Amino acid sequence: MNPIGIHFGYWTQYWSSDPLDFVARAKKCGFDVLEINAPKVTLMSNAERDKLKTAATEAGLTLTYSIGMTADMDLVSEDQAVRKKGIAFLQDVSKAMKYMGGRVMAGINYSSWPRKLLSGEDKRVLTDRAIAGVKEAIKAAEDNDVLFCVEVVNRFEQFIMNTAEEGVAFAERVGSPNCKVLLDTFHINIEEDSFRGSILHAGQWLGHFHLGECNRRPPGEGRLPWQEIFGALREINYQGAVVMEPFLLPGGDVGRDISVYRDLLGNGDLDEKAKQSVEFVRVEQKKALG
Ligand SMILES: [Mn+2]
Repeated sequence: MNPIGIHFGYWTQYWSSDPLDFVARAKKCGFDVLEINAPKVTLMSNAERDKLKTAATEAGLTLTYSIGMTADMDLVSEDQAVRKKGIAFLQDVSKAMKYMGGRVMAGINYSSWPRKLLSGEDKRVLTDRAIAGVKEAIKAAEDNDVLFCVEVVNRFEQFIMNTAEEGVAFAERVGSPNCKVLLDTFHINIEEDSFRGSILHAGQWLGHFHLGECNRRPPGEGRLPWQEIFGALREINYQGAVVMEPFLLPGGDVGRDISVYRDLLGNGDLDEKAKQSVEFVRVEQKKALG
């Protein structure tokens, strides 16, 4: 069965939080994978990286690396200096991941996030720029054995790719064995005609997978068709991780960027909810095996 993970942002309101703070909690809740902030790791000293790597290994956790690029390094910018900064950043991420023994890079690694298509901008022109930038950046991913997974997100967060079809078309144009597609059920629910259809369309292009309920509560606390989703992952023989991204806490830059405008936790306990969600996902996975 696919290893189950969680995005560290579940536990914090700040993207800059130290990933080390979440290793023990992820293990305690029963996860196999912890998705951490890639930019944070690129800024760490090797001593800090060693500490994190050791903690994760001892906890039996695989780390995956999430990115939400900022506007000052947007690969679709008209400004060449900004695009260059983005490419250099992504190459640094691949190098830092190699040091960590990391394999999966996830998120918005082809433009900035959140980012609307502004008036006067042409999606085709900006997509061409994104592809040119990724083609350059992905060389470091190839050299460092990193899977460069481009995340398909909903229209309110990005415009380059909102469907699996657009994600696969993008990856095809990048044309690297290290370029894969990342689908996320929260976004699929908003954009796609069918959960199964979108997952089947991604097929062998699928390199990583995010689990999100319609309400961004932990899986099991919403109304997504988990049997259809896990059944489709099985149909395409997806072997990667399934990483949940629940967000319950308003405030901070996490609350701002995820658009959490009310307290979704209430009297609940974050660790208890995460633990229950892992159990829920395991049961659903087993059921889908038939
Ligand atoms: Mn996601």
